[in-house]
Amino acid sequence: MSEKLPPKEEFSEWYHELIQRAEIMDVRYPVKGLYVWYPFGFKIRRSVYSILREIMDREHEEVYFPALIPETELGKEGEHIKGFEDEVYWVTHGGKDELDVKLALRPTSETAMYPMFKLWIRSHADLPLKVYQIVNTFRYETKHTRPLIRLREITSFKEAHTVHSTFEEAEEQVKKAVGYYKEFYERLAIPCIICKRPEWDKFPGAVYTIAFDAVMPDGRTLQVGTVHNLGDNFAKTFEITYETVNGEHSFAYQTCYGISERCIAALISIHGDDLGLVLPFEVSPVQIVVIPVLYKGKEEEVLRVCREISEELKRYRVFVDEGEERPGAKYYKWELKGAAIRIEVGPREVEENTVVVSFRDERRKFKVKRDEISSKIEEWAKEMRKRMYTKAVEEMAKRIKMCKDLEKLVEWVGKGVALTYLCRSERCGEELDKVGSVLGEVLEIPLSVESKGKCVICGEEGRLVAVAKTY
Ligand code: P5A
Repeated sequence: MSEKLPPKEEFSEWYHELIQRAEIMDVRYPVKGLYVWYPFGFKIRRSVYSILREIMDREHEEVYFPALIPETELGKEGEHIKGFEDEVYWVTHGGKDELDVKLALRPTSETAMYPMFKLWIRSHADLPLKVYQIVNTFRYETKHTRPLIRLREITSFKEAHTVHSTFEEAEEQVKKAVGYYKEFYERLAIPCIICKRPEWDKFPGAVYTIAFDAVMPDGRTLQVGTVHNLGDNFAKTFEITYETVNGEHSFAYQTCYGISERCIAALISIHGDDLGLVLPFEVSPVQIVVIPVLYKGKEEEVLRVCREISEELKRYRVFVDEGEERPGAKYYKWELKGAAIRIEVGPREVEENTVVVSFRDERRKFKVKRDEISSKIEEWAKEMRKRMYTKAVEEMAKRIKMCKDLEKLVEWVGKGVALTYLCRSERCGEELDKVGSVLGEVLEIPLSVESKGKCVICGEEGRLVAVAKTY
């Protein structure tokens, strides 16, 4: 454990070492693309997903649909199956018997849910329907697999599905979902680029797709969430109809949106530093670590004060590290694990009725009166999140460049994200997509840039788009 982490500049090595040393994922599971959550990693997952749940619970109901989908249902929607057929794991046998109908391990749950929605929805009174589930899904990914980033078993797939009576209402829902995801990523202090994906990169079966992309330290982007307007495409396939107020039968309109544990990959990658994890107070498994600095003869007093402080702060996830190691080794360990606030107590502090406080995202140490700590925590947590967000935006800005000419763009993509302008013609889009992935028209970005300019390929009027190498 004493060996140092590789520097964050060597991002790939840093990431892989960190998730193992901080005990987030065990990567030794003997199936490619499948990983094990350690207890510490699972605690991060729990607090991150409790934010997501809190947001979803405001207007969605939680459900659970089975993990196995009959081939007959999975294959119904033409576009959808075309998009997924190479990624599906199949269950073909029950014991020694070959199954009559093959069963797919869900790659996502549209085709598990929508045949049931057909049964649930009768009239306009049953609409809107808004549900979500947090489940595992399986995708036989052929691109390079990476823990939390590209998985063959996505363990923490939060998928929401909604049904509405009109296209406009579905549009409204898409906007709301984008708002929910924005709030979620803001709480994690992660800035995102929000784009409308180009036609060729939208979700199979969708009318359009809006995606959230985080910019990773190596300049590649990670798609950390998507919101899809499905129109009535799936409703037509799965015969999801409802009786209108006038007694007519009409197809329903749908949306769906999803987030996976990639949100945790982004959290780790964007905020971490050479010493290890840096986590916002809200999601850190150990929000406050209290470290006794012991001197001979004063041990009892110091420990007593540490325990009292821990008792006062017990509404938070607080831990007094009473271990045998020297304070330096404890600092190192809790820096690696991203404890948000560190409180040090030695004999002098006991005498003065103070403590030494430091925040994981800063080098600064300062003294605080003991009876003031409890009332300060919320404010410290808020400030810390703000600082982390500001820093992340600054870092992101360094990795994004406006490239109005193609040569500059070709040179920059790969090092970072290029912003440029693109007209709506398919040919120009395809041309640009050869350089890097066109993330699509930029809807929101935490930088100030002109939204219109000349198409980088043909010179006609174009809209702001982002181009990047992606994970
Ligand atoms: C939306 C939810 C869907 O599957 N159906 C229900 C829709 N969209 S999606 O874009 O295909 O996936 C949603 C998000 O999941 C993440 N993701 C992955 N994470 C880890 N490993 C994978 N193999 C993987 N595939 C997709 C992405 O963040 C994606 O936006």
